[in-house]
Amino acid sequence: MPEAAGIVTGEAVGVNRYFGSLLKVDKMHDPRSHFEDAIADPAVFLDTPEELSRYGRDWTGRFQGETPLVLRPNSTEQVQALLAVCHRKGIAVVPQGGNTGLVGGSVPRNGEVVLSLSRLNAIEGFDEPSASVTVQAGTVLETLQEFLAGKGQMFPVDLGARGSCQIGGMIATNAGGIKVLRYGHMREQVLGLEVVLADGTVLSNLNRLRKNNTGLDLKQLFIGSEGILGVITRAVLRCQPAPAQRQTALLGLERVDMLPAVLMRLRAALAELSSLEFFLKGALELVCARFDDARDPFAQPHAAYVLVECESGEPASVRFHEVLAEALEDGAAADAVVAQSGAQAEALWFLREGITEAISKTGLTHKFDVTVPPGALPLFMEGIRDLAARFEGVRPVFYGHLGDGNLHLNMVQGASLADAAFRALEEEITEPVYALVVDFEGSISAEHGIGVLKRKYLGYSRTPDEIATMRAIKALLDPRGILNPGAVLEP
Ligand code: FAD
Ligand code: 2HG
Ligand code: ZN
Repeated sequence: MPEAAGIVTGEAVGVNRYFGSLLKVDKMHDPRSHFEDAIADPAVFLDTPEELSRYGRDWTGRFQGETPLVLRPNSTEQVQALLAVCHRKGIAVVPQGGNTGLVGGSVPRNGEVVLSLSRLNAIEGFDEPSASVTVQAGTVLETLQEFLAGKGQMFPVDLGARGSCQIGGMIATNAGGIKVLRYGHMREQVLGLEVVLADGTVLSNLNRLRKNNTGLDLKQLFIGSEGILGVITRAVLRCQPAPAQRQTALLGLERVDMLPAVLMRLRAALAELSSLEFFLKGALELVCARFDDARDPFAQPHAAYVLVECESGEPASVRFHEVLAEALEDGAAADAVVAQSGAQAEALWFLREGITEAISKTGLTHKFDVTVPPGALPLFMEGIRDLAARFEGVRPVFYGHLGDGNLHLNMVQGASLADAAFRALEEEITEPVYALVVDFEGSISAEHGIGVLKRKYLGYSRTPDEIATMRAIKALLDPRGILNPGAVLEP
């Protein structure tokens, strides 16, 4: 029987029970009525076109969809009640945090309801003896950073989207960022997790213990699961003592193939190394061209640049300067500038962190976020240059997290190529890039996840048996397939 617009019929529910089609909530027919028996609070619902539009578009503008309704719970109990309704009626839901994800997993694609965690955003408490903080999923990273600074602590995962991305979204994507080489990803910071499953079951394990080997560590399943297995509502995170000192410098390298040697040298010499980032000449040119206040600090251009930062518990160490001086003396680096103040450090960081936005201001882009063994990065980038040369009007921009072998390759639209022609090249460009990643024994997603953008390429990095196991876990935890359908795993 066809579904009457906006009305849930028994048949529709019956069809959904065994992976049938999901119920479309009709935006013309009071979509909130599905949920009002479960939740009376009107602040939970947004359904006017003005309110809905920003939840339907991702940060890149590449992914855009429509939603009939945004749900904004402010407690675990509300998430539980809302998901129980979705599960019962077969209503598809896209969990959304700060909506800064770069693979299209946080926006509706087929009229799904959006479950925004933004109002579930309290910092519940800092526990000094266990050096841990308990937060709700919608806590914005920068808010947590500021809260912890007031306690002499720091949260060790940091990234350019810090002003918008949320802890729940960061856990759901296992975010990396600029300090992975010292402190690890989100996965390494999560001590405890609370998750609501598709049917409303709450798995709550807000563990603060460092040691707790009591059966399967279920939280690991949800870290990096991109909203397809459950909705993260609260977490207990590890903190680190705030560093007394940060030392920041930018090195200019004569050749791209010197990057691995610089990586090995700085990693070996600087025990307190916390960031090691890189970008090639074209990326720096783009930032300087797009932002009036960005300035190349060197007199001469260089082929590659390495941003190095140490965080230490002690006041400024002379070792940092000695190591840089040695690198200059024996030609590992051609030039170096050391930040003399916080403002100068920020200006150097902007040259790296401003690249993504500079690209957005330039044109469309096909985004890649790959890892290869760090020693192979120069050869890999050479291969990419050769490949890009086959596409007129496409310009590769190279930057990333050197310490992790993580390259953010962006194939950027040139002025000579119309939008439609550029978009049409997506597959033609993507397949050889990923084939090269496989040749180099790399991964097609280093830190941004699979989302929608990369789901059809998952097989480049995972075996058929692994993907089948992922599907089996998904079917077990979300038997009706209501959670973020079509993300990570192809429908
Ligand atoms: P969203 O974009 O809202 O969602 C991301 C995914 O997680 C979606 O699939 C969504 O369904 C799911 N999700 C969100 N919240 C929940 C929840 N509570 N429960 C279950 N599922 C949920 N990423 C890095 O790893 N390293 C970087 O250095 C980095 N730099 C960036 C710089 C810029 C300028 C930008 C725009 C992005 C950058 N990113 C980076 C990507 C992005 O910021 C991260 O992926 C971030 O972790 C996403 O968090 P979010 O709250 O915005 O999640
Ligand atoms: C970064 O490290 C982000 O700057 C974004 O992960 C990368 O936009 C990109 O391609
Ligand atoms: Zn990154």
